[in-house]
Amino acid sequence: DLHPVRRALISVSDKTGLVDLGKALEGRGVEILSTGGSAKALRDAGVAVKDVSEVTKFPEMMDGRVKTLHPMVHGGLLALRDNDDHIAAMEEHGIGGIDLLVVNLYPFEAALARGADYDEMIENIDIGGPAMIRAAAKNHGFVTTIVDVEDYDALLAELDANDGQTSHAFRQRHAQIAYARTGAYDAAVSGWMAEAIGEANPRRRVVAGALKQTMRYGENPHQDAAFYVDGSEREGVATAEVHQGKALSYNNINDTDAAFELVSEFRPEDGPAVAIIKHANPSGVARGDSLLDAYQKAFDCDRTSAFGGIVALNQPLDADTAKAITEIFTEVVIAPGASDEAKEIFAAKKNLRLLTTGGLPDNRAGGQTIRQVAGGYLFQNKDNGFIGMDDLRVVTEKAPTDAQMEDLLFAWKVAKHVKSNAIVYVKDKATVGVGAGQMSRLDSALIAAAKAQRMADQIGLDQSPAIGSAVASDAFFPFPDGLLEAAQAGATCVIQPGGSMRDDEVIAAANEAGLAMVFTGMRHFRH
Ligand code: 93A
Repeated sequence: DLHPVRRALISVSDKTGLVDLGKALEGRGVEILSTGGSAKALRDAGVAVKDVSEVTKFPEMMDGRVKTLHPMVHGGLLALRDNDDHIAAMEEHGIGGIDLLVVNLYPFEAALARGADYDEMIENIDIGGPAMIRAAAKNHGFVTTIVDVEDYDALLAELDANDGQTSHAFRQRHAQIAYARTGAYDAAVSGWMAEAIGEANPRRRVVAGALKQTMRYGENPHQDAAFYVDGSEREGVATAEVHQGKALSYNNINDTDAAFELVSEFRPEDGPAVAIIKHANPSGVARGDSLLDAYQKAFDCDRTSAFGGIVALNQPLDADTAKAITEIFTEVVIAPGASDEAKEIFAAKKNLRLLTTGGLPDNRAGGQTIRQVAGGYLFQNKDNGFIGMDDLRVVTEKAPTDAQMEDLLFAWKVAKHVKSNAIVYVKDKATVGVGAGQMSRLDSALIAAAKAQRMADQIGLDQSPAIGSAVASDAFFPFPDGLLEAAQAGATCVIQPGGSMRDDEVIAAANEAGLAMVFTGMRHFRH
């Protein structure tokens, strides 16, 4: 799969490193073709080059708009070197193969950044460069494509390691980089034009992915919105089959995603689990002896908030659970599957949407998340961190019992999916109080405790279910106050990352309050 580099075409706007590259290629016996400015820079430095215009027998024309757009160039880039017809065509027309393409594009993004006017932006749209890059990258079976000054050294190292040849793996990797570049380039062009003409329709804006659905509106009725799928085929709201009900709204999609991602922390083989979501946070999550049992426990955690919620199940929906769900207004139910009987029960509820996914997504799989900020994007690896029993460190005099340990790990999994600051009280594998999205951890602890008290009132318990509970905190307690509030509410064991400057104080407070506490060493912020 090695292919020799005998003939290169160099056409670069950014001339950084050009002369060194030219000399290095010349030194390795590579014939160099080049366009106007690039050829001049090389020639001035004493590197032998042939002008592309000499090969095409056409001068560069129309202010350079037409210089490499010619069969002598594109035939040389695209010809399959192991195809008799292609070889015959090359011979017939005197087309020489091009083994290496080095291009960087007209600096469109730089022109955009300096606020160039419309005509200047238009002139900075490179046509010949992307055409050559796409051609060479398509033919990566034979041709090497380099689009970034940063990759010159890697190219020379590759040539040296392979006696003047490049490997298929190298050409393929750089073909992928090449398409990333032309994709981003055209996205920049389209994004600039969208701004220039005031294009408001999101389906006409560039987003990496395929348009799946346009919504009647976005997060609010005055916002337009669209839903794109990224092709990853991850089980969830993007790929689910919708069995009934009106189209999902922007907020439905967001909440359904949060619900299914949360419930997928509980693998089907560990038994039934249910999560009920409101505004992307769980109102209740529970495991149970049956799906119905899990649903009722999740519902009981916060009956008030569950109204109009989104329900996610880690196992196929059965008739009993379907019946219980229809007893209150529910927006969406998402599950790996649904029995025919369950579907029939839902059919009577015209506004209830049922989505089946065929399975649970892999909760430990990697991936990326993207968030927009004004003027940019935040890009990160997905939080697929996992904490098991062996990762925990007991830091208090008391160690948790096995039953407490089970509740602690359950609470930890839920807390990962609660907006920070997250405090989650759990008893018998069900949440009994969730404090979400507060600016202080203490407030989240107080809210979670207040919700536990309300749960007692709602379902007629004689005391707060937080008494004797396990509590999880998504990040460390910076001070003992949040922890003491949890103890005050009745928690008897704690799971948290640890790592605060005041861990000693927090551990001392836990010991004094008679708590058992474990550190995970991992944080699950979610903002
Ligand atoms: O105006 S173009 O779209 N027409 C072309 O045929 C063409 N071929 C290469 N721009 C074209 N290029 C671009 O010229 C390259 O992508 C590169 O950015 C630039 C190099 O020009 P020079 O070597 O004259 O400095």
